[in-house]
Amino acid sequence: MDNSQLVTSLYKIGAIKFGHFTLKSGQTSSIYVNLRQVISYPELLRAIANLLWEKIRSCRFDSLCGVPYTALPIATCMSLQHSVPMLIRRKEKKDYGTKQKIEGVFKKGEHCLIIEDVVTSGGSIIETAADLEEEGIKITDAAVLIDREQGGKENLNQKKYKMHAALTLSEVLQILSDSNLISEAERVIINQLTAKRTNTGHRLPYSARASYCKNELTKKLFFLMDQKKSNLALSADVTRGQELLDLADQVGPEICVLKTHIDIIEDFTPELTEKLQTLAQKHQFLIFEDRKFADIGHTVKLQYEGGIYHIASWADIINAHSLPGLRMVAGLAEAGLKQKRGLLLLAQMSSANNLLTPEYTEKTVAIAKQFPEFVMGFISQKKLSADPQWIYMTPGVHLTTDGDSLGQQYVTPQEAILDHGSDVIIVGRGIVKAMDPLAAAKQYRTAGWEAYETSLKEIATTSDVVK
Ligand code: 5BU
Repeated sequence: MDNSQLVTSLYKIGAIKFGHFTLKSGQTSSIYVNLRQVISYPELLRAIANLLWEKIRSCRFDSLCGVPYTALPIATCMSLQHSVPMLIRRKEKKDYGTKQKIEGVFKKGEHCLIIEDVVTSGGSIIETAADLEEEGIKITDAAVLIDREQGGKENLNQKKYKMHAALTLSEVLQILSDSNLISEAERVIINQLTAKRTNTGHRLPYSARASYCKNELTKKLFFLMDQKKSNLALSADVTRGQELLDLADQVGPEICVLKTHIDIIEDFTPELTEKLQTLAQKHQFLIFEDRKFADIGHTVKLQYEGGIYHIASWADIINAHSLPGLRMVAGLAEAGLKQKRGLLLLAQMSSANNLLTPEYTEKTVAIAKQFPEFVMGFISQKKLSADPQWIYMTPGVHLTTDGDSLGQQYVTPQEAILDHGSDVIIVGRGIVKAMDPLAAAKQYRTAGWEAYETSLKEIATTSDVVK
């Protein structure tokens, strides 16, 4: 049985379904993969075992360990067909008898191959590997039937485990779409999912994106966002130093980035940026000076390092218009790289009738590619490339989308993150001018984070527990 026959067989027995599924978390998903019923179809189980065996032929292992429950019969089938011993990892430790976590006979130093049915983040494989390694067993590879392409491979790579997947979710969708089995309604669902994936690429979790970043600060920011569960940047557009510090201290726990316009502060002293750095340490956020550099390389370097603001000495992140071209970025990089800073290029703006055309946006992305060590990503209204190393920060975000009298145009957090594939929402007046800025920041943070979590869930499996 080849991949295509397997996928269509899985569809026929109802192991892959399309529709509207509500998950335990309250989110919804339009595909549901349930491989548990495969045990009722021995031919199919054998086909899965054979496909996985083909994938791991060149790996070195002395035993197999299936992740309970769905992968247990698959591992058993491989074990029987190829006479390879099996190990089983208990999910809970027995509170009587041997208290062993790992059942089966093994020697320290022997290699075990982990088998899993569907991989999302790779968490179950990592947990299984940890228990096996605790017993002195070596883990280097895992065989997987379907990779949901949501960061599992990257997370496993970080732990030095190699994942061998028989199928990706994209392949499953393609095979079904090419078949004549599906209904019109199902075709619509598949097309929508595929379009979403090609427009903005499928979404990887922030922490998985970190492994693609060549700029160290982006890596740090992705981890920070995951740990803090925040994709909110506060645009702290106030005009007095103390006001800025009070706001940063109050809202600091809710945000991943604090954006400043240091040149609108009326009473600026260098002490202000020192205190801001202390608050950034205290609350774990990065400082982004929204300076929008736009001059020749030599001048922007002087503006970045010198003057009265010494921006390079305190701002983790800066931004620049790409208008002056490549060498301007080189000028900023000369000053910024030695301090481990990062640059966001302005690829799109939120203001009405701005002059940043699609061609300009495309050329901006091309400039970024020349400086991956310094450029973190873009200020944009949406995700611009399938390359996971770039971060996208979107200004012009408000819960009510009325805009202002000077050309600002707003989108909601859901539109920015979910529909446009952006990573960070930048909110100014929505928080700063609220009656209670902290309460407003919490509201934006929740909206932004929930939109991100929803964007990760495009397919449900049994582990999501469908209502
Ligand atoms: P608001 O109060 O949320 O509208 O503030 C938006 C902030 O983002 C403000 O500091 C602008 O200078 C900044 N901004 C923007 O609004 N639109 C853009 O395209 C860019 C920056 Br670039």
